[in-house]
Amino acid sequence: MTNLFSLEGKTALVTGASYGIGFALASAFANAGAKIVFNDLKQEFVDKGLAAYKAAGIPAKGYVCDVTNEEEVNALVKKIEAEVGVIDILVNNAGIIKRIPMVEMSAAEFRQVIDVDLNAPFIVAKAVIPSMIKKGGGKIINICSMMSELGRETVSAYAAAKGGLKMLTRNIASEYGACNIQCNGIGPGYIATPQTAPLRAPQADGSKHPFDSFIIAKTPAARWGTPEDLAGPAVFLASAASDFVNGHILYVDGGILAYIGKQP
Ligand code: NAP
Ligand code: GCO
Repeated sequence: MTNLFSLEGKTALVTGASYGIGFALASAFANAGAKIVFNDLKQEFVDKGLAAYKAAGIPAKGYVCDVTNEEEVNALVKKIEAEVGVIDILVNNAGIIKRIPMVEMSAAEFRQVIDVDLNAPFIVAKAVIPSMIKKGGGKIINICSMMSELGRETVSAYAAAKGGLKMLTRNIASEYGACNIQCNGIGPGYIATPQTAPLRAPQADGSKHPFDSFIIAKTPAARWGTPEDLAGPAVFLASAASDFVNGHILYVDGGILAYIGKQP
């Protein structure tokens, strides 16, 4: 049973994994035996990430690369193949959010979110798939969202991108399933990371942020998730245990999508 979840001998690229969800997923892969490669936008963040992996006893390799830049991504994938090995597991984790009411959002801001959260997973997946095919298979995990299913005020671009990412996931599964590539998504609920810090910051008077209380009331588990809550599902989707799971979005949300919400 244990062997089914082993990632021994596998190389995993987790994008934007200096901290937050990406770091937790990469750490879980390393504990399951994988070699870890990650990237971030700036050397400063890569260095912080390298120090964090080192402190956790994980021998990771980190590179500077903007996932929206196709040339940089292609060069990164070539470099990883030469220096570490063919990428067996890709996690499209890098992402941004802009919380702006739609009528106040510029088209440029909308495009930027789509670029990082939807176009980039296409660019990185496209770069790794040919070698996965040559090698006889691979695993791609796209980090989706509650917003792959639900809308809310201020996140039009993010919801459009994460909804699109769900369908890109299904399409990669459809197009390359016969090449033994499994492409699945993880849809995290509300997870405590720097991305959601503004939604949890205490008010000036020290009281809880109303969104903080809202999410706890909306979540049957009655708490925010942690990046580590996503580790088991990610190892499952990266390992042989999920070899006949394809095009699936695994929501890891403490039950949010099942629940109408606590009555006032
Ligand atoms: P985070 O704390 O903001 O971390 C995101 C990471 O992505 C950062 O390392 C960031 O780099 C990197 N990144 C952003 N743009 C990039 C680019 N163009 N090229 C390379 N790296 C880039 O976010 P998180 O909360 O860990 O979220 C990780 C993923 O999970 C995202 O896709 C997010 O949408 C998704 N997600 C989050 C939650 C949640 O509740 N937190 C829930 C569902 C889904 P810098 O260090 O340079 O900023
Ligand atoms: C927001 C949040 C969310 C989460 C996450 C939910 O403003 O509503 O940032 O979008 O980050 O993606 O699954």
